[in-house]
Amino acid sequence: MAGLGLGGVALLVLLTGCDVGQTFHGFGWPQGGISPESKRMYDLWIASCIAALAVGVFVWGLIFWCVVRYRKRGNALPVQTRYNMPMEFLYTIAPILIVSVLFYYTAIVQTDVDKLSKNPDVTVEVVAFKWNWQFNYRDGQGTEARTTASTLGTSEVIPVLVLPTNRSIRFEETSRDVIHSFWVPELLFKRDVMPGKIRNVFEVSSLDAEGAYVGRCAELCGSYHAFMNFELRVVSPEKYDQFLAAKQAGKSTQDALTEIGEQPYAGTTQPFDTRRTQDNFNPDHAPARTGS
Ligand SMILES: [Cu+2]
Repeated sequence: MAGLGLGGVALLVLLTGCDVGQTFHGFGWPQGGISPESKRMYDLWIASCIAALAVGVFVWGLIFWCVVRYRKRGNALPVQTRYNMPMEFLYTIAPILIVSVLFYYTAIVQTDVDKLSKNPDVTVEVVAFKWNWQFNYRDGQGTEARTTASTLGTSEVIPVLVLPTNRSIRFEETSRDVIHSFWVPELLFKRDVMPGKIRNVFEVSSLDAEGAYVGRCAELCGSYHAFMNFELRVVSPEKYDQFLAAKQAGKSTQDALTEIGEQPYAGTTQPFDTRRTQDNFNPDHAPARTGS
């Protein structure tokens, strides 16, 4: 009964999840996901919270009812109900049902988020290195595919990853040195970028809102980890095609962005000023008695 009830509640909330979530600020979960996958994860979270609250309210009710109804009235020993088999049975079955229902919905959403298609519309190779990003637009999938255009971040210029709306996108990740993690908060998703032969791959079935979104490295990878940012720029498919053609014709990312009427530089984050000079960086060159 508890499992069925929870399932019903979860289903109900899945249908109306967004509204309930908005009312309670997502129960702490970030709002404003821009992919169908992010919306499903968000709905799962909201439904789980509602289910947990329903169970919580029920249990609190029982506790308070017992406190009031069976409070101490005299010195007589109250009725002892240990080894009540139906109750023991209920204590065991109810949690199993609850966990099963949560597991069921989690498995469905997780499988959906991890799903890979045969022929995604766009494949981009994400190359991470200390401490920046390179984005390679590929003509196919896997290591056999060729790079047709590339964007490389530097200390002075934040790399801008331009992607279209309404197309499925595959991200293929590889690292040149240590473990990094590719994270765009609006995708409500991050995945480790591994060095060596491991090629982590994930897909979004579409990006639903044009705009500029900051992207970050979410795995502690060294001194400038916190400043290893990029920008995801989601544009219309037409603009994306123009951008890619301009890149393939040999234009710089900034020129190609200007050509499609977009801001040439990232607006959501900026390059980190290391404040390194010969004096403060290399102790050998530091003036006397200034410390290292
Ligand atoms: Cu990193």
